[in-house]
Amino acid sequence: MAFQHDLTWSDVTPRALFLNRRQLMQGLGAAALLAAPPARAAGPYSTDEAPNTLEEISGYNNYYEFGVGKQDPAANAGLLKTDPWTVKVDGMVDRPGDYALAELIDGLTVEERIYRFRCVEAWSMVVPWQGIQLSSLLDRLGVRPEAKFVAFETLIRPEEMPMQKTGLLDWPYREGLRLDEAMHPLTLLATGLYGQPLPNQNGAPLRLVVPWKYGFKSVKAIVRITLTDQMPQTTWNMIAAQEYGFYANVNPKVDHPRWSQASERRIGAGLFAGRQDTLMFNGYEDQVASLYAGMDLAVNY
Ligand SMILES: Nc1nc2c(c(=O)[nH]1)N[C@H]1C(S)=C(S)[C@@H](COP(=O)(O)O)O[C@H]1N2
Ligand SMILES: [Mo]
Repeated sequence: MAFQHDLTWSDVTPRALFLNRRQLMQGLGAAALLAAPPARAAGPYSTDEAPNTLEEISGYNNYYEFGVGKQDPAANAGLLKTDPWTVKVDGMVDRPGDYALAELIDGLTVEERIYRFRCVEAWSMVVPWQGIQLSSLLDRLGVRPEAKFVAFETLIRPEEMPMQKTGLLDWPYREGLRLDEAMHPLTLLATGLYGQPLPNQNGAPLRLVVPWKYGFKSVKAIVRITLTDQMPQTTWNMIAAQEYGFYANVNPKVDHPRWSQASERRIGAGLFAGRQDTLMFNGYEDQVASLYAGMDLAVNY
């Protein structure tokens, strides 16, 4: 339909700048705010919330291969060589193989999706991603009927990912989705953000984005995609199963054992902005709740 379309980052970036709360607090943004164009109706997949700035999105990260501090990925991820890049596709799939990245995604539509992003640590951002729907790739690869899950692995390259020389995590970083979650149209394989290639610290050249789940499901620097009939082992679940479940759906009613998940801190909102309520399935309840019909979400956390 011509009158309803997804917002793109370029539609909302001026608004995001106008709405930058630090500018507003400094009294610089009020005139621009009044002059801002009316918000366009968001398409089914993009939020009309103001995106975080590129500096925020690429300056405050979790990427344990490069350190445990939020600034460590920005400082260290430049070490990673992302070209050439090969992705192994294996398991219950018609067209397995070792694909060069360009070949893997050649011809698939790159879409712009502005998604809320909620870390299990209770901070959040809004990110204007570019990427392909994972379903379009899986359709092309040919998922065999017996496959029930998709597993993902991050690159192992200790010379470029310094923390892989330590036993901090059981490398490689691993994640997985149930096949219906992987096929959901919201599930993205991101290749860029803000209209430019992904910064290394955000998971270049290819990372998963599952906006209704806690951020740790969104595995970075993917080099292997496996179709399987077994629920995959996943990194944080292997470390502390009672704290990090396989599903990891954002849920304000199911607290982490050590902190509440009822509210979150929006990165960049400023020192004086209050916390905001966390939304069921991170605000994607209408789209995804049916995937979990009949499941006890306190048990399947
Ligand atoms: N390979 C890998 N992927 C990862 C992580 C990681 O440490 N290693 N951290 C996860 C966590 S906990 C979060 S919150 C997000 C952070 O993504 P961002 O830095 O782009 O915001 O990446 C996820 N993907
Ligand atoms: Mo996270």
